[in-house]
This record gives sequence, C-alpha cells and structure tokens, in this order.
Amino acid sequence: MALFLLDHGAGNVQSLANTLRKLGYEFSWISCPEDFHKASSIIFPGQGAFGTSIEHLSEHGMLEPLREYIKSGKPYFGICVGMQVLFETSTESPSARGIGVIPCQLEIFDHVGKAVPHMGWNSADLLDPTLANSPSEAISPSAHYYFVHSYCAKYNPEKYPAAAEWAHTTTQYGQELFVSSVRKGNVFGTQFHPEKSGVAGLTLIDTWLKQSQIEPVSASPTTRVPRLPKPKDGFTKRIIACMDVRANDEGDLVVTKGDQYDVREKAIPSATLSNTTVKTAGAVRNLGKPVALAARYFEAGADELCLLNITSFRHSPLQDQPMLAVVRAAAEHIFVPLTIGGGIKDSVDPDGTKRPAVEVAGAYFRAGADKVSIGSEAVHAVEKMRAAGGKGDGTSAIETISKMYGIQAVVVSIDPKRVYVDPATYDGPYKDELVYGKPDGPETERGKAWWYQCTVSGGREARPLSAVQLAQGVQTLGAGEILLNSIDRDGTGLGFDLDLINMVKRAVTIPVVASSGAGTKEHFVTVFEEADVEAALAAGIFHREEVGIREVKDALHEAGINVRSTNS
Ligand code: 1PR
Repeated sequence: MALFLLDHGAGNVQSLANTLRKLGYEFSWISCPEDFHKASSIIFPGQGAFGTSIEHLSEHGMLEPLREYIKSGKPYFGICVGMQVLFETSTESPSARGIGVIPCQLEIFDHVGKAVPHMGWNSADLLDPTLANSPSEAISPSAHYYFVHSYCAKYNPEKYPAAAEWAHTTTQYGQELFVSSVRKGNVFGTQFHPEKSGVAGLTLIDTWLKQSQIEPVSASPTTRVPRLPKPKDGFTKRIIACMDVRANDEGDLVVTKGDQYDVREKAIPSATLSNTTVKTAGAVRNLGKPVALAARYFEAGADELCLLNITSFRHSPLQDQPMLAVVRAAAEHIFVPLTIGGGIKDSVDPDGTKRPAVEVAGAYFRAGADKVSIGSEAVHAVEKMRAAGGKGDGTSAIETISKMYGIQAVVVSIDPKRVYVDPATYDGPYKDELVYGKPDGPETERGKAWWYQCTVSGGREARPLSAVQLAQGVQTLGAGEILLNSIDRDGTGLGFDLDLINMVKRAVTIPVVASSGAGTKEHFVTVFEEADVEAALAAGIFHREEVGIREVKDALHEAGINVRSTNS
C-alpha cells in the first residue's frame, strides 16, 4: 500500500502522523502534484477555514490532482476540513469552491442553547443501523469522537438531499442534526478528528486502513434510516488535566503547582524545621515530569490536556526548545487534544529576527499542539481594541492565528483576581459587574462586594480591564474558547468560583472552560449543574492523586451529566 498524507499547511498534522506510527503504518507526505499518481490511499487531515484550505491546495497546484484522485475511485479519507472540501461551498468562505462531489453548501451552527464552535466529544449514529455489528465498519455507535468546528453539513433530507445521500452517520448538537461522516464507494470523510479521539479514534483509522487495502467498498448506497433530533444530544462535558510547566532552580522543566499562583514551597515555621525542609522551603514545587504526567492523564481518560509554560513571558518561546521538545514528546503518547500556552506573542530572537505570534503558534502546532492559549497578549490586544473604538486592526496574535489556523485553535486564558470594594461607596466603572453579599472570600473582606480584574504576566500585574470585558473583547477578535482561571481560587481546593464563571459564560457564545479551585469530585458536578460551561479543568488534585479522572467522571455520570467513558 502506498499511503500518502496531504498537508494543507494549516494546523496540526503531526497528530495523524503520530497515530499512524503508533499503529505501525508507513506513509509519505504529498509534496508535489505528481505524488497523487503514486498514492494508493490518501488521508487528508484538514483543519482551519474552508477557504484557506482550498486556497492553499490551489496555490500548490493540488486542487485538480485531488479532484482527479477522488474521481478515480481510489481510497480517500478526509478528516474535518479534509471532509468539507468534498462539498461545493461553505458560507464560511463564500467565494471559495470545493471539490464539489457533494453538491451542497456547509453552514454555521445556530447558537440556540449551545456554544459555537462545537468543540468536544460527541457520538456518531450510523444511518444504517445494521452496520453496527459489521467488523468492517470503522465507526462505533457507542463511542465518542472529538469534534471542533463551527460549520457543518446540516442533515435534512428534504432541504439538502445531496448531503443526506452521502451521509454515513449523523450527530446531534443542541437540537441540530448534522452529517458527521460521509461515505460513498472509497470516499470516506469524518467531521470529527479520529486522531484526537483516543482509543476509539485509533481503532477507526486502523479499521479504515485495513479495509481500504482489501477491497473497494461497494458504490451502492446503504440502507439509510432517516433521523430526527432526540430530546438530548450526545455531547459530553470535558474534563481537562492542566500542567503548569516551568524550569526549577536546577534548570529542569517540571510540572509545578501554585497556591494562588505562588509556585514556591512555603517557608516553614522555624520550630518545625528539619534539615530537609530547610533546603526545600522557597524552591519551585515539583510535581513530576510533563511528558510522563501527560501520558498518565491520557491513560486515565482525560478528555483534553493543557500544558502552560508559566514563565515564558520572560523570554522568546521559539528559543525555548525544551518546551517545544516537551510538546513533541507528549504528542507521541497522547491521542486527545493538547493545548499549549505561555508566551504566544510577537517576539524577537537574540539575533534580531522577528517572530510574529502566528509563527510562534505554528511552531507549536507543528510540534503537536492542537490549540494555543494566549494570556497576557490577549489583555493588551483588547485594551488596544477598546482604545481604538472596539474594532481590531488585524495585527493581534488572536486575529492572525485564528485567521490562519481557525478560531478553534485559539484559546484565551484569563487570570482574574477579585478586587474588593465597599458597595455603599463604590462608584467606579465596574458597578454593573459587582458581586454582592456573598459570605465568600477572606475574613478581612467580609461584607464587601467585588469585581474581577484582569492580570498579565502570571498575575504579577493588574490591568484596568474586567474579566467580562476581556472575554467579550477576545470573542470579537476571534478567539474560539476561554480558559477561565481564578487567582483567588487557584490551588485552594474550595471549589470553582461560580459567580465569576456564570458572569463570563453569560457574556460570550464561545465555549468556556472553568478552572481553579477544584478540591473534590462534587465540585465538578456543581460547576456543570450551576454554570453551563463546556469543560472543567483541574491541576492540583490530579497531580497529587487525591481525586482521579475516573472518579470525577463516575460522579458526573451518576448525576446524569453526559461524559465520555474513561475506557474509550
Ligand atoms: O501570559 O500568554 O505568557 O501565558 C501564561 C500562562 O501561564 C497563562 O495561561 C497563565 O494562566 C499561566 N500562569 C502564569 N503564572 C502562573 C502561576 O501559576 N504562577 N498558571 C500560571 C496558571 C492556573 C491554572 C491552574 C488552575 C487549576 N495556572 O493553570 O492549572 O488554576 O489549578 P487547581 O485545580 O490546582 O486549583 P502568557
């Protein structure tokens, strides 16, 4: 078999390469139009915007050879945008024209009762239920797969007969049904990312590759049982394990964990000092090696992992080879989405070479990251946008990266801190965002109200911007997700800050990840029941093995909250 992968230049194609290596397949990259003739199977793992992908294929003289290859009837597997290019057009990029074998248009999801992008794990229902028991069927109706997209082929046989004729599975998001995989002859495509879908995804790719070597699939359509939306969709809440990474005093990259962002061991009262503790007080807390911990969390069933380089604001990340190497090594072992944060900004190398943020992000994507998380730079960009009257100028890290890689690849990490004020006298600009009358926070602040102030540089500098203003601003600039920390709750184990989370969640339509303060499995149940967030993230309790990911998911399942099984 001559298996070729098509790289359209945007996004993380490394994950698919890692998956194929793990499964033991050899492959080549399509590097010129002639390679299409050499291929007996092609996988196209697309990501990003429809128009950008088509443009890239055209510019490199690959659109026509791809069209010819697909017409030839040889095995083709398109992933995400690799499936979308089979369609004629997309409202995402109205002037771009796809391959068009499926004469239909892709459209954006509605926002009714759900965040957009559709980001997370969902089920895929076979339209021909008899296939469920077939050993040659790659998709399992009992599994969950990882989706990340805003545009889709709506499933509505009357309105979109061509899409329905190609539909192999449908998926429900909110009350919308869409085509989550297509199949006809040897052309196969999934809207979800099997290379990011854990064991279920690896099995899918392996089954397709084996099947495509044996025999061409019959061109005749399968028996399709038409679908209608069910009362509840199969979308699951995500559990994310986060690793804060920095160099310790010996210069090794370690996973650390702060208490309210202070990652150094506390001073120990002199009466209790022993020789050993004298040495460790003040040292960077070391909770393990990033690659080993990432592999452990993947095995334990985490739905997503996050690596934050917490001191990279001090220097250029492109010079920070250890972190890139960590990402590369981690990506070889984990087959769920990986977010990398810290230092995603315009930077300058010591030799004076300018590295725009989009290039820095590109280096992380090529290393194996699926999303980048932007902290300090997002605050500066929103301040600039607000000063300019509320419109971005197209130059910020958020704008340039989301334009090139799609909004789903851009997370903004918010580091807010409570500012306590006297509610009787406060007349400042955050009056409308004050939280009143909660017996919450430190003893010294009892009876006061508070607002949430944004900080930069790991909480070291406070800025004149609220968490709500930042969240709304980054959504306008083109962020696809918010990672909402809380400096007050970080490492305390007191539970998520529900006031903060609800306030931000109500202010935006993109997905929100609740972070900081998880101390028990019940805290996860509470955050999903009381704040309609898409995901919850924890660090300390997982690192110290006080609560396991399986325990959290069991508790959520018992509470009737949809979660992905830890075995899939
Ligand atoms: O500003 O773009 O370079 O990004 C820096 C990134 O590093 C930001 O995402 C910022 O949140 C993070 N960061 C900076 N300093 C620290 C620190 O801890 N000193 N960590 C830091 C932020 C918070 C979460 C933590 C949760 C859950 N860490 O990552 O994992 O609070 O913890 P818990 O479950 O133990 O309560 P830039």
